[in-house]
Amino acid sequence: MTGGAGFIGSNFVHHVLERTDDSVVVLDKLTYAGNMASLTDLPAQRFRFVKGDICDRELVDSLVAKADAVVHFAAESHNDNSLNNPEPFIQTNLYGTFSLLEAVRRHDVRYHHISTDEVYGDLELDDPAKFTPERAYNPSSPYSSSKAGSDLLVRAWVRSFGVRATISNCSNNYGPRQHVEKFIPRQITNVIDGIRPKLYGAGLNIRDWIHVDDHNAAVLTILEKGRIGETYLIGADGEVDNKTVIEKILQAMGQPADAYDHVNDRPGHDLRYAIDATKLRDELGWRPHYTDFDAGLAATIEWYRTNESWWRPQKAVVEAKYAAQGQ
Ligand code: NAD
Ligand code: TDX
Repeated sequence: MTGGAGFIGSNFVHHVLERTDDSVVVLDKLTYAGNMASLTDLPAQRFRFVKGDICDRELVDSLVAKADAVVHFAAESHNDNSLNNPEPFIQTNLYGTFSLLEAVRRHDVRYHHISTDEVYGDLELDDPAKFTPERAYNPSSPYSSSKAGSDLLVRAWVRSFGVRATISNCSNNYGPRQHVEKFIPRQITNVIDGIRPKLYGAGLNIRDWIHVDDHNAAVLTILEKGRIGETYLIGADGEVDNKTVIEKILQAMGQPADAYDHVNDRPGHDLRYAIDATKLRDELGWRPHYTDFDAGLAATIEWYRTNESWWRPQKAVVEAKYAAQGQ
C-alpha cells in the first residue's frame, strides 16, 4: 500500500494488521504529512516500511511485482496547500497514480484506488440530491481536479488494459492521527493551546463526516468483495456545517460555544458535500459503526489531548502558514 504514514493510510495499517492475517508493505515518501510515530507497535514479521516516492517507476515496479494487491492512499491531500502551490498535486496525484497503474498492469496485480467525494464538485445547501457514482465530475480546486484526473486514469486503465481495479470516493474523514492542518484537528489543538478556533467565512459550508475506521472498513470490504471496474461511494450520512462543528468542539472542551474567530474564506470554497452510499450498503453489506458524531468527536478530542507529542512538532509551522494568509 501507499501513503501508510499519513492519516487514513496509517489507520488502515493498524486496521488490517489487527483484523486480518495479511502482511503489509508501506511505500511512503514521508512528506510533511507523513509521520512515523503513526506506525509504532506493529508486528514486525507482518509489516515493512519502504521510504520512497510513488513517482519512482523502478522502485514502484519492484514492490508491485511482489504484492498480491495494491491499495493507493498516497496523495497531496490538502485543498489550501493546493491553492498556494498546485505543482506537487499534479506530480504526486496524477503522475504517481500513472506510475502505480503501469506497475499493476505489467504484473497483473489487483488495485484499489482511494479517492474523494470532492471530484463531484459541490451541492447547494438546500439541494435534496446527494452524490451518486453516476454523477458527472465537476471538481473545484487543484487538489480535487488532480484527484478527479487520477480516477479517470484508473477507469481508462481498466477499460483499455484490463487492469483489475476498483475506486472508492469517500467523504470527509475524522479521527486519530489526522494532520493539524485539517479542520477538526486544527481547532482541537487550537483550544488546547488557548488559541481561538478559526472558521472560514460564515461557516455555513457542509461536510459529510465519517470516522476513519468506517472508511477503512469499507475499503477492506471493497478490496475483498468489490466488483472489478466499479466505483463505490463511502459515506455515513454525517452532514454537519462547519460552524456547528466548531461549536461542538468548543462545548466538548468546556469553552463557550461562540469563542471562535471568523477568518478569510477559502477561494472557490465548496459549499456542500453529501454521499449516497446505497450501492456500498446494498451490494457489499457495509454499515458504519460510528453513527454518533458527538461521541466520535469526543474520542478524537481525547486522542489529541493524550497524544500531544504526536502533533506538537507540526503545530507552530502550520499556524504560522495560516496566519500569513489571514486564516
Ligand atoms: P495525508 O496527507 O494525511 O497523507 C498522505 C500520505 O501520502 C503521507 O504519509 C505522505 O508522506 C504520503 N505521500 C505524499 N506524496 C507521496 C509520494 N509522492 N510518494 C509516496 N508517498 C507520498 O492524507 P489522508 O488525509 O490520509 O488521505 C489519504 C487519501 O485519502 C488521499 O488519496 C486522499 O485524497 C483520500 N481522501 C481523504 C479524505 C480525508 O478526509 N482526509 C477523504 C476522502 C479521500
Ligand atoms: O481552519 C479551518 N477553518 C475552516 O473553516 C480549516 C483548516 C478548514 N475550514 C473549513 C474548510 C472546509 O469547509 O472546514 C472544512 C473542512 O476543511 P478541510 O479539513 O481542509 O477539508 P476539506 O477541504 O473539506 O477536504 C477534506 O475532505 C476531502 C480532505 O482534506 C481531503 O483530502 C478530502 O478529499
